Amino acid sequence: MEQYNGSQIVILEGLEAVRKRPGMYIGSTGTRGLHHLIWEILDNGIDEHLAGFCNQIGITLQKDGGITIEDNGRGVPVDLHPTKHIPTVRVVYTILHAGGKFASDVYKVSGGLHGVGASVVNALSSKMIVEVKRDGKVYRDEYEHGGHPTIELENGLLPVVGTCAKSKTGTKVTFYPDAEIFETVEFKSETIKKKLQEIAFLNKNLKLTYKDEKAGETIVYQEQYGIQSYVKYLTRDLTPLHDDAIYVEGTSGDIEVEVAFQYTTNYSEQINAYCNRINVVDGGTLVTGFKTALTRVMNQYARELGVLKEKDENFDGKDIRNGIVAIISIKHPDPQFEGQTKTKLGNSDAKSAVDDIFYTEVQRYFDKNVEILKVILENSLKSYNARKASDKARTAVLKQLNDVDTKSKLASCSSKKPEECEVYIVEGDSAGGTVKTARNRRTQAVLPLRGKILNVEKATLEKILVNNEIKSMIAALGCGIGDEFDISKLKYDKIIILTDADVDGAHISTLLLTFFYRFMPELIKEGKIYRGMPPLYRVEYEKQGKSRKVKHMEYLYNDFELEKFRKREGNKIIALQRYKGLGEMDAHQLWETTLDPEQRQLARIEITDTVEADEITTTLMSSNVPPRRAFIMEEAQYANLDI
Ligand code: 28F
Repeated sequence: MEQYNGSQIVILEGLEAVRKRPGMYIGSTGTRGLHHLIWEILDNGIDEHLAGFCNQIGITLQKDGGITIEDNGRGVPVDLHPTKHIPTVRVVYTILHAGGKFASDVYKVSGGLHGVGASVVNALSSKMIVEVKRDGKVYRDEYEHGGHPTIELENGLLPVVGTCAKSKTGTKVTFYPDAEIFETVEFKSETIKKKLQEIAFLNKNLKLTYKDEKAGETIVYQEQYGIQSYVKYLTRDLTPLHDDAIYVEGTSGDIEVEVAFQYTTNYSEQINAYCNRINVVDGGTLVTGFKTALTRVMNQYARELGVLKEKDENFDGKDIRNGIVAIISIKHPDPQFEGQTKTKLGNSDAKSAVDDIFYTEVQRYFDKNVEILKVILENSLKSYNARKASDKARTAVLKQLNDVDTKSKLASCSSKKPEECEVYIVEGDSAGGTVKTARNRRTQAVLPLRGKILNVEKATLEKILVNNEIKSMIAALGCGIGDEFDISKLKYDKIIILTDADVDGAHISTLLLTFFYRFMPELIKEGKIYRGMPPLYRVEYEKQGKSRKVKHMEYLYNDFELEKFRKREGNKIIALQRYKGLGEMDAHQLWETTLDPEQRQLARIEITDTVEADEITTTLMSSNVPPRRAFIMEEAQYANLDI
């Protein structure tokens, strides 16, 4: 056939490359990729709208599985292409990256998959029909099996297939996604409707007519108020602080700026930004410009209206954005999309354009709508006061922590070198007393804890921070908690939890571990926390020496050791003492069994798996009593609690 000249072969090789690796061009061959074909063609119509030549786009799902997208723009040119020697329209639909205007500087787009071109859609379709209305004539080109033209050209031009009024112009594209390429070729009407609604919000007055020939459904999407309606749509299930969404617009040089926003009772902020109708998910300069101007203008009003007094500090940007839902939409002739996913705007002129226009225009609005301004300022003041109150509470707690330091029962050690110091956290005042007597005063500090400490899993942060036992512990360690935590300030190399070897003792140490796990997890990760292991039994027994029987003594740390001992020397036992608590040991015994670094046994607390640890603490601390008890009993038998 005549059209298969040299250049035609090159064209088909290009389209063949797309068919070989469709993922490279449209992301995937699943539902997402399938719908990407629609967005690609739709984008071309929207670009024609942005250029100011089209105000209607139709999208029709055909009964036979095809989809038709049609606009009333200028119509793709049908003249002979100067270098390719085929009609321009065929260049657009068969040459990879040929969409001249798409490759130009005007429509540089983000996200990587935009604007790959109509030829990619053709390459991945079993059939495509393009109809162009221009100059009172109707032209038609057709392609099959991934872009092979089936219409014979006449002197390099498309045949005229009909006539129409000269005023009627536009482009109509119908395509059938290739079932050999896609996992499914069924379009999802909900996905398409959602997209059309968003396009309608972002393109004020553009009329989008959706038709589903199978379902017999027609929907018209057209938004007279554009992003202002978008904001109202986003706040539809929230409680707004004022009825209308505020809308401002303006132009700075060749940058067009539109902003719409409304305040709600929510405590969060939602700001969606678009550049050239493309969602810049990671924001960038246009968002910075908006935030800067909003903060400046609201602080200015707060002073003028006396919402902030002379002695008050300025509102924080966060106070002012508390509860806001906003859409920023700009048109920029040369957008620079940055970041890994190209979803952040980098142009610095976009910042100053949004800042200038918003600052000026929003004042024009507020000067006429002072009641709304006051509602918003009151809302900022609430957030400001709450912030100040929580700052105060935090300082008070921190101050209390310092106060407690002097009152605390901590018996510190004389050395101030953290690397050689250790602190024993001991259950009960009486055991604490014995440890104080028995310890090495130079390197061993003792902090007795009275009774059970708070169950941090169930208590609120405020309750936790006023609990005396917790406070003295935080003060003693010196490294702070939560956000303020700083391990370099830790005063001890080892933190040793010492409780009785019974169920209550196990419970207390679990509560302590929960506290560390929740508020100072680094201490566990860094292996700073240990469990001291006092013996459970003391046995005296006789052994046959050279000439006579000799008395011996041994400490046993659990029932398993006792059983082993009984098997070995059972008949030689003279006395067996079971320690019910640390208090039953004298200072000397305590030193040699539990404190002396040369003889004692310590179990390092480790987190082997954070998820598992989370589950364990939750099980332990739940109010569900039977399983908790079971865990503590079991845990009490083993020396090493591997949480
Ligand atoms: C259904 C999807 O694709 N609409 C389009 C136009 C209009 C022009 C155009 C498109 C010219 C040089 C390529 C017309 N007149 N709807 C659409 N409408 N493409 S796509 O031009 C394509 C470029 O290389 C158009 C004057 N200039 C541009």
